[in-house]
Amino acid sequence: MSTVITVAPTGPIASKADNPTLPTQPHEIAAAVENAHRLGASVAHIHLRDEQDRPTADPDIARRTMDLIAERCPIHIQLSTGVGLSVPFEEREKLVELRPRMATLNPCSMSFGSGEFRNPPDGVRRLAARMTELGVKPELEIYDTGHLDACLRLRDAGLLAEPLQFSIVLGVVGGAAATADNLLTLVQRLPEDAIWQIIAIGRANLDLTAMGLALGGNARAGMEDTLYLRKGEQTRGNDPLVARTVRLAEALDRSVATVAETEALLGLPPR
Ligand code: KMH
Ligand code: ZN
Repeated sequence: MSTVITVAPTGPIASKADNPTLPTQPHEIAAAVENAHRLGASVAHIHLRDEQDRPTADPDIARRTMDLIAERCPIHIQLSTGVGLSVPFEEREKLVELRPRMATLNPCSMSFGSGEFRNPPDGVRRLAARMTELGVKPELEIYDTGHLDACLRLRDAGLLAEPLQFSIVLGVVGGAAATADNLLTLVQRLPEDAIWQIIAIGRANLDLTAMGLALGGNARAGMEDTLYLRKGEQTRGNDPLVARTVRLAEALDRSVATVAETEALLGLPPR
């Protein structure tokens, strides 16, 4: 069975002060994604930053970043509609109008560290419907058990097409903790044909990524999820994290999916 590797090079939280190799500007993100693609990633999960490196949903920055990536490699672009805690939902949801191949859909509001991640029910329903209309495949980011139920309700209301694609996000302060128990509980409750990966934030990133692969999930790697290769050792860019995840998959006898294989494996709507 092939594994889809997603690179998440930037995220909404970290800054260059935390790790100077974090790519934040469009050309830096495009270069990081090109390298990750060369190493085996077939999906790029993209957060945008403005000139001051603040999270933004500016459609011009999004377009420029998407174009720069597309000039460099054929990777599938997944825009984050999570964007960043400071950006209003109504700006975030407009990013899907750029018709990326995929985009995230966060089903519930929640505490998020010391902040608040606002995903109001009517907005989530509107965004789910619009993504389906535009042929943008949603990646459902679930941070706790109830978030899975919220996604299943959207499916039952006809707002999401199967197979559903999940990211099980563990380790956010405000969501479920990054433990093997929590991963198993959520995996066991997914619909049978669901596609999924684990996103383990911080210290548990390596162990839970390995566990997710061993359980048959896909994998995500990058500086959005951890700035460290191991305790006390910061990563120098995204390459070492992506390369290690590819090695993990291959050690488990999972071949790494090409961009073309990924299109079929994820059931991406035709373009
Ligand atoms: N960094 C994640 C935990 C999204 O991209 O849609 C939250 C997030 C959501 O970034
Ligand atoms: Zn993200």
